[in-house]
Amino acid sequence: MNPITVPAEPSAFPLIPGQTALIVIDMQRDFLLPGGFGERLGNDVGQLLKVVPPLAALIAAARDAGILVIHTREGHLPDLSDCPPAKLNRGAPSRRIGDPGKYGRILIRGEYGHDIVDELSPVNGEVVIDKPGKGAFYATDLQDVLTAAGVTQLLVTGVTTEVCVHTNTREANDRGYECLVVSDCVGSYFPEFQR
Ligand code: C5J
Repeated sequence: MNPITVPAEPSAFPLIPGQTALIVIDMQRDFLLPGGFGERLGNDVGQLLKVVPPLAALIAAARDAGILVIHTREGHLPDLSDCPPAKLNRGAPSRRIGDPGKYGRILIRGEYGHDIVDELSPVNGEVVIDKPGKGAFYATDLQDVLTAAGVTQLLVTGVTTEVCVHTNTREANDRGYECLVVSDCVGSYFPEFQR
């Protein structure tokens, strides 16, 4: 399939439709919803919520174009056996992974808050990668999924820009994927980091 030239910085991106996946990182209620984990840490969730409309439009366009859509969720097993102490022990008491929160235990698989916001729900068997880390390649089968689908390029979206989006883009680059970060479809709690 002929590449489509997408305007991008620092140079145009030659998008090959049959080899591209849209990856939607961690658009989870715990990070986005008022009263959830992200806000309880003192963050402005409005900065993330403004990503939802453009990202919903991009996901819809990708589905229409037959582009593989892959969602990720950051979270842990209920017994926290997959959460290293270095991660668990960060954060103020009662605002740690596994603690009770407004939307269930914070960042625990199966809890309401761990799942993706309603507006961006996966459809029709779309791949959802549950990851214990910031990067989606660590301790997951993402690489196998991409290889099986013949994917060589990733459109990278989701939250947060300077943490999981950044980590995933670097991880993917190191593995040889061409990455295009869609600037209005990624979000940070901090405008200066987003800039
Ligand atoms: C964080 C993420 N910030 N998805 N997760 O802990 O960026």
